[in-house]
Amino acid sequence: MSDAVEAMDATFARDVVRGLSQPHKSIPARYFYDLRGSALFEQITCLPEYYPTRTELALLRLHAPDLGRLAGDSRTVVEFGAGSATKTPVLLDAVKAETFVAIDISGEFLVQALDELAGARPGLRVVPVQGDFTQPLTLPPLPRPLIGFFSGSTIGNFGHLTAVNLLRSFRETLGEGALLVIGIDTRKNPHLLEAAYDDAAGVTGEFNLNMLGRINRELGGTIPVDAFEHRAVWHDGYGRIEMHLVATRDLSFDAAGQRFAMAAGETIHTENSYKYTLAEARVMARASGWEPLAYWTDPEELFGLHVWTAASEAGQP
Ligand code: AVJ
Repeated sequence: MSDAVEAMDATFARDVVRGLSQPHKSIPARYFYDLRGSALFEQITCLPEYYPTRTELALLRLHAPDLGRLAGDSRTVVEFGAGSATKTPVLLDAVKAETFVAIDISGEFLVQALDELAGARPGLRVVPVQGDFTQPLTLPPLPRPLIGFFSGSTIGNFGHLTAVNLLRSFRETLGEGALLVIGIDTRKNPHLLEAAYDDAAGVTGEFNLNMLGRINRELGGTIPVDAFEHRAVWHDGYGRIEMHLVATRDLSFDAAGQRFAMAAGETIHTENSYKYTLAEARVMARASGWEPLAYWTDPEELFGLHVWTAASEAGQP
């Protein structure tokens, strides 16, 4: 096992023990994405109830000419996360990108994703940056200004304070004159949201339960996965969908060398997915050093595609 993998395991073990030791048990959503979890997420993006992926892709395609115009002479795209095989090429073509930088925590996943992308675009210079995009990063020398890309409403996985800190750190990483193209899911009818996060085919349930399977596989867990149920609930006060794993009976198990017990009905909170009105999204932009430039949505306002520009202090008395 490589040092990087062992370090990852230690972090996973520490975060699982910490999360399961809280009075309200939780596990960070980033641990959904092992190989099986990533494959299940791919399936989710194709579900009839899960509107975000197809709506964002349609918005990118529809507004490609606008994106090209807003980008002006910028030819460098910096994506936060390893990116999506379908969405990223649309933006790259829209702005006639010459350089593409992808920042991702998982080096292996990154190299694989970028190989495929570069293979189809011989003229494109592809720069993988292995790193944690929640922290400000120093990028290698690049043609500027930069165009940041943060798709899929991944921003929704962060609480408001963390989201603002993250967007500020993007502003710092990207520098003066930058644009940020960001997909943000909208607040909508809770029935649509609950269906999107609890689909009829049960794929999202499998995705959620895979978190327990992963703990059993990687951390010597003895979790009785069959004794848990998937639950998705809209929390209006927080403006977020929550995903939980509900214990259907009293149970106990080992994980990462510790013993845990749960009572029937107790839950493990595995994900928050925040939704934003247009006004809320704009406040978030301005609170984090960005100025809203353009906004597009579909006729049903299911999803929002925003373009922001790096704010400078110009004009301050
Ligand atoms: C990848 C975080 C944007 O919140 O919609 C999908 C993850 N969770 N179904 C989302 C997810 C359940 C997704 N994000």
